[in-house]
Order: sequence, then C-alpha cells, then structure tokens
Amino acid sequence: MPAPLPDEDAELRVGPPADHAAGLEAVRLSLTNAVRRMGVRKTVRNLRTLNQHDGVDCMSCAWPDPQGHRHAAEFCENGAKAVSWEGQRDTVGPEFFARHSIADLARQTGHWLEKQGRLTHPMVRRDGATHYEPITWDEAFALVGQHLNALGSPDEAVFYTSGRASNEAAFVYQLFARAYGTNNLPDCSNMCHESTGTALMRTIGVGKGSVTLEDLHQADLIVVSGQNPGTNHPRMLTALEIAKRDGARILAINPLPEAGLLRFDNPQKVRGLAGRGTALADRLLRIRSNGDLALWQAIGHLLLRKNVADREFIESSTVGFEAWAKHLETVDRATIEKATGLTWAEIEAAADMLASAKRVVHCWAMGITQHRNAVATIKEFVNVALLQGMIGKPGAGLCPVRGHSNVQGDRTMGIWEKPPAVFLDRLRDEFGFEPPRTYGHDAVDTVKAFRDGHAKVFVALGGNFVAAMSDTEVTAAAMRGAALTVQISTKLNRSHLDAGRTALILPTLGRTEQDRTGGRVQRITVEDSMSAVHASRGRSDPAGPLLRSEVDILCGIAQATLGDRHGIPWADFAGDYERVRERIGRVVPGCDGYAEKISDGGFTMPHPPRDSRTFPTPEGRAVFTVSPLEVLTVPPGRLVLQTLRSHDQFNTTIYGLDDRYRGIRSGRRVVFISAADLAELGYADGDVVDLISEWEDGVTRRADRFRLVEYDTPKGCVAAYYPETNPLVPLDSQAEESGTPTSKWVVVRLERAG
Ligand SMILES: Nc1nc2c(c(=O)[nH]1)N[C@H]1C(S)=C(S)[C@@H](COP(=O)(O)OP(=O)(O)OC[C@H]3O[C@@H](n4cnc5c(=O)[nH]c(N)nc54)[C@H](O)[C@@H]3O)O[C@H]1N2
Ligand SMILES: Nc1nc2c(c(=O)[nH]1)N[C@H]1C(S)=C(S)[C@@H](COP(=O)(O)OP(=O)(O)OC[C@H]3O[C@@H](n4cnc5c(=O)[nH]c(N)nc54)[C@H](O)[C@@H]3O)O[C@H]1N2
Ligand code: SF4
Ligand SMILES: [Mo]
Repeated sequence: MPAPLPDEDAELRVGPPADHAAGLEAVRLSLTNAVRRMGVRKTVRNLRTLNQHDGVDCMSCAWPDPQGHRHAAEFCENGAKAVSWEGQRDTVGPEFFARHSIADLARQTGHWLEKQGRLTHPMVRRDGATHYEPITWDEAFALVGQHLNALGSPDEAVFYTSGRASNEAAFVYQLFARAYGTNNLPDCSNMCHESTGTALMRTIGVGKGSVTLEDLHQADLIVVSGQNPGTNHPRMLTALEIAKRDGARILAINPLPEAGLLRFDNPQKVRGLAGRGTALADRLLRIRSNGDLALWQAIGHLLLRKNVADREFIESSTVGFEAWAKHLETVDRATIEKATGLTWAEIEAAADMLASAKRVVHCWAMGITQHRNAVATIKEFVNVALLQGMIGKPGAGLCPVRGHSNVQGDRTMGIWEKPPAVFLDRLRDEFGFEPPRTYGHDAVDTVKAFRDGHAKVFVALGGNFVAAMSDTEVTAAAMRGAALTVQISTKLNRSHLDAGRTALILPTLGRTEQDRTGGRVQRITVEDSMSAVHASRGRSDPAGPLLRSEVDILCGIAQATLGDRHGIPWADFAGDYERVRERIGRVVPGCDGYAEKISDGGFTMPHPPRDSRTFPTPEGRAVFTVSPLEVLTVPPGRLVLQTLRSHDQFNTTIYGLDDRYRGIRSGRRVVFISAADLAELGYADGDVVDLISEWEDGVTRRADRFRLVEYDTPKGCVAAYYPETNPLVPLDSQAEESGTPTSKWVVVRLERAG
C-alpha cells in the first residue's frame, strides 16, 4: 500500500490527458463556476463588460485584446475564473480572525486560505499577538509611517509589487518609495520575465516584445517556446488559429505535449462546437529541459549554411554578426543531441521551417526564462531573428508572452530596482527632489536582506511573496524576522501568516469593483504584453464598505510617512486619478499626453525597433551576441524537476484541484514522470514519494508526499506544480545576469514516502 496523500489530495484521480484545449466544456465550467461564486446578477454584470471598450480589463494574464471589433464574450475560461474568484460573495472579517489564530491558519493550504473569501477590514497583528485584530485606516497608515520614519536608512525598507497593480497605483508607489529614499522596488518580474528584459535590453535596446496582435495574425511561422498557452494565455489560441487559417505554420518547443499546443476547439465558433477544432502545432519538438540554447545554436548554425541571411539588414542595422557566425561553426552534433534530447534530423526539419518562412514571430514564456542560461537562450532567439531580419516588419518579431495582466505596465511606470537614469532625471525635474541613484534589491536580494537583518520593513502591493518566491522555508523565516510587513491584498494568503512581528493586512478593491475614491467614479489604466495601454473601469459593488483602492491606500501611507516633505500632493492624486495620469504623461518616457490619449481610447507605447528598425543600444544598432554553450547534467539517479502551473490556478491562487488537460482531478500533489524513469528507479505509477532537492550548499530541501503519475515527458525530466514545490528551489539557484530563480531546473531525487 502506498503511503497516504495529505487530506486535500485524498480523492486524487488520474485519467488520460486531453488532446485539445477549450471547447464547450470550457464554456460550461466558466459559467457554472461564475454563478456559484458570484451569483447570477454579478456574473452578468462582470462578464458582459470583460475586455470590452470602456469595460473591465481582464486581470488574469497579459494577453492583448483585439483592436477593432470585439465579440460579445471576449474572454476565456481562465479569465472568467479570475473574475469569479475576485467577485466571490464570501468574506473574511474581524470575526473570522478572532476565531482563527495565526498559527491555526498557517496549517491550512493556500487553496483553503483564499477560498475563505474577500478581505474586508484593515487588520493588524501587534507584536507578540496570536491573532489579527481590526485597526482603523488612519491608525494603520500612522503605524506604517512611524516604522518607516524610525529606520536607520530608507534602504532598510522594501516595496514589492505584484503585476496586477494599475499604472496609477504603480506610479504613485514608486514615487513614494523614491521620495522616501530607496530603489528597493522588487516585483514579480524578478521571478518571471526578468531574463527577457535583460536579454532584449542588451540586444535590441528595449526590454519589451516587438510585435502587435496583428503581426501574429500575419505571420507565416510562429514559434512557441516554453509556454503552455491553453492554460496560461488561452486567447493566444485564437490568434494562432487566425494565423493558421491564413496559412501560417506553428513550431512548438516543449518537453510536454500540452493540449493547447496540439489542437484548439474554439468555443466562439460553430465549427468549434461541432468538430474537434483546429490542429495547432505543425511540429512539436519534445525538448529536454534546458535544451533550448543548444537547439537555437544548432538552428542558427544550419540557417547560416542555407543562405537565408537578410544581408542588407545585417549590414545596415546590426553589429557582431561575424563573431556570432564564427562561434556557431563550433556547433557539434553530438553535444546538441545530448543537450536537447532531439535527433539532428528533427532539428534540421525545424531549421527548414524557419528557412522557408518569410515572416516569423518568436513567442516564449517561463519554460525559457526560469533557467540558469535563460538570458543566453533569449539572446539566441534574437540572433536567429536578426539573421533573418525578423524584426520591425509586419508579421515578424519577438513576442515574450507576459504573465500578470499589468506586469509590463508596472515596469513602464518605474517599478524597478534598477531604474534608468533618464527616468530618475525626469522624476526629479517634475517633483523637485533628488531620487536615490543606487540600485535596490530584487526579489532574491530582498529575502537575503531580511534573512541577514539588513531590511526591516516590507510593503507588498498585492501578490504572495512568501509562496511565490523560491526556497519557501528560507523566505518564510526571513519575512517572519521583519519588524513590520504590510500586505495590500484582496484575499488571505501565506504571506499574511509568515509575516513580520507587527503585520498589517490592508484590504483593497479588485479591478472588477466600482472605485468611488474621492466621491467620483475612477478609472485605472494598464498595459498589455504588446504595449497597448488603455483604461479599465470596474462596475460591481465592492466586497465591503471599508475597502479602499490601491491608489488611495498608497497615498494614505505616503502622506502619513512623508507629510509635506517634497510638497507632493498625495490627497489630490487619490481624489482624482486624472492628476496621476497628468504626471505620468510628464515623467514616463513614451507617455507624453497620457491623460488625453487614454481619454481617446488608449494608445500603443512607442517601440523603436518595431516602429522604425532603430535600436537604442549603446552601439545604436541591434547586437548579435555570443553565448558559450554549457550543457547542464545531473548525477545518476537524479532527475530535473520543472515547477509549473495547473489549469486551475493563477500563480499561488489555487482555484480548484483539477488540471483537466493533463488528466488530473481533485488533487495537486503529483509528479509527472516518464515510464523509462519509473522503470529505471524502481517505482510504479501511483507510488507516493518525497522529493528532495540537491544543491551545492548541501542543505536538504524537501517536499513530501507526491503521487507519481506516468506521463509523456522526456526521460530524466519530471514536472510538478508550483507553489507546493517552491521549498525545493534553492535561493541561490538563479539565472545568470537576470537573477530569476531557476524554477524550471531543480535537481531532485525521489524517496519512497514512509
Ligand atoms: N490561468 C493562468 N494563467 C496565467 C498564470 C496562471 O498561473 N494561471 N500565470 C501568469 C503568469 S504570472 C505567467 S508568467 C504566465 C506563465 O505562463 P507559462 O510560461 O505558460 O507557465 P508555466 O506553467 O510555468 O509553463 C511553462 C511551460 O514551459 C515548458 N517548459 C519547461 N521547461 C522547459 C524547457 O526547458 N524548455 C522548453 N522549451 N519548455 C519548457 C513547460 O512544459 C510548460 O509548458 O502565465 C500567466 N497566466
Ligand atoms: N516554483 C515556481 N515559482 C514561481 C513561478 C514558477 O513558475 N515556479 N512563477 C513565478 C512567476 S512567473 C510569478 S509572476 C510569481 C507570482 O508572484 P505574485 O505576483 O507575488 O503572486 P500571486 O500568486 O499572483 O499573488 C496572489 C495574491 O495577490 C493578491 N491579489 C489578487 N488580486 C489583487 C489585486 O487586485 N490587488 C491587490 N493588491 N492584491 C491582489 C491576493 O491576495 C492573492 O492572494 O511567482 C513566481 N514563482
Ligand atoms: S487570455 Fe488572459 S487576458 Fe484574455 S480573457 Fe483569458 S485570462 Fe483574460
Ligand atoms: Mo509571471
């Protein structure tokens, strides 16, 4: 008899994985879930305006909305889930916190915690107390101000942001942090697309993708690397379908045969309702974990022999071509085959797809960015794109697919621990204070600063830092050591429990809720993954009368901390966000006339490589780069674990316990493993194991009780869900240059659970 699974997973069932994504089942599930959580009235109100002009921007992923015509239902199953989760009728208020001690709550799963409902009251845990108790807003703001003003240096405070915050909230937040005196502004990007920003800044001079939705529709080859769009960016499948209808081909690169890469049954189409939908990937390369740098060096090597170079573009607009071409002469078949687990013939076939394409879009996400060599891999995508001149022309370009709905906008607004000098200069000129110039802490440095006692106050604008970060035990202990933690949140999560000695929970409005701060109906603005900026306005009744908007809360904290220092009109900002937008227009590069452009329906941020093939790098040209190929291996008997998302979660928010595309029901503690590894290691499907990660520091990191699920994954490569597996990711295991935790490469061994 295998050891039992934890209670929440007691009913775990495993069936066959799906061979296509979406379909009628997706529509049925979104509607039943929505009505169950929100009731009929709120469901109609929220979903009718979702992603419509003058409606609510979906707060789930950062996939863009179509520019012109919109369908009546311009959202996907997972967008509907996010909306119903936020719109849930249950609430957690003072009675709940009086009933449950913090220690009790800490024993619950993340799923249970969020499921209790929306936070409705500002709450405080006073130093030494066992429970949270209510506090007034004014007292809460004063408490934050006292703590911040008592620090020896502003750099002892850290201001974290999760990518759901609006542009207005982000702008006010970074302004406050810098007026207070620090660049300690880490964000979820540090764990997400930081590697992308780092690679693109160096090579094309802009850290963002270079395509619009229209480019995707017009492409004749779309490469999808390290991404599971059927779950994480479901409406991307619509774009892929449109491109395919016009003859595009799709090359997918993934260790797993994700349903959303195989086939899409579009629920908006009659054809979708009747048939099995559209076949998507023309070729799926089942790559070994971390094989992508080797693959793209091999593809570059093959393309160089095919005479497909855009000589004119290379001559006029790039540097470094010769050195790159010379480096790729060293490509060695055996090394490539070992690194990728692919045959040379498969790689040649992929290179042929690129060679015959006229308009190529390269898309990627976490399967690429969360690796040690992530920056090098993305630079290699750029090399190949530059070789073929696939940037700054219709139907072609680079398309990092962002995660959180406004993670890109938050960066644009200055949420960054490494702000560019020009941004700080403009901030100084507008507000008349000298912002700090030294770089601040990123997410990993933040944990170290608290662990080592160098930081004392942690403020979080959304998110769930403790569960999202690597090395959960280390991160949790570090945060418990803080003098004060402040969580601006919609729902209860782990970060409220592994919190500072004094801890505040400040409940905030969600994006679907009507924001009447200052007595007027307020709008906020966001930027999607393709740099389109537009407004969003919630309509439903707030979860409770005490909730305040993020902008309002941040201005309250700023006023209580800085008072009249620097003469920044915090109350005016909170009273009318138009005042914030005016400042954004004057400070943020590329946002001139921001307020007016938003009123006119929004705009797309300038992007010189996309718009005019100009590259704002130090060289003034796009840069080919040379990356040495390092093939990562693991000792015998060990496996490489990638930590990924199920279909029923949004990051650390667990909506439910199913992952229907992968055949999993009613549980999350599973490890997907190949039949070959099962046989070699002496296990069988259904066995329950503990996972132990191995890292050079010799510390034992473990996550216990997972059911092995035989799955179609390459030998040596296993997969399990995050955040349950974050205790296994060593804090120091980071991507080179970008510092992102290597969530897709964790060396583990299995032990039979006792
Ligand atoms: N519903 C839903 N939507 C979301 C989110 C969510 O949690 N739920 N999260 C949002 C956020 S913040 C983000 S960043 C995105 C994440 O979107 P994704 O990047 O799609 O998310 P993951 O689940 O991490 O999936 C990583 C994919 O990369 C593959 N992969 C792993 N290792 C490798 C490798 O070495 N090489 C290659 N080629 N592939 C590899 C995995 O098999 C998997 O298919 O989604 C956003 N949208
Ligand atoms: N092992 C592993 N770790 C990972 C990843 C991985 O693939 N593997 N992925 C990484 C990635 S890509 C990311 S982006 C991070 C995500 O890290 P975070 O962004 O920090 O985490 P989320 O789970 O998105 O945050 C969820 C919480 O946000 C709060 N919230 C929800 N809506 C709102 C709102 O409108 N306003 C406010 N103020 N709060 C709100 C709720 O309280 C909720 O509990 O995790 C990273 N961690
Ligand atoms: S694709 Fe992303 S942004 Fe669009 S509706 Fe679905 S979850 Fe929301
Ligand atoms: Mo992300």
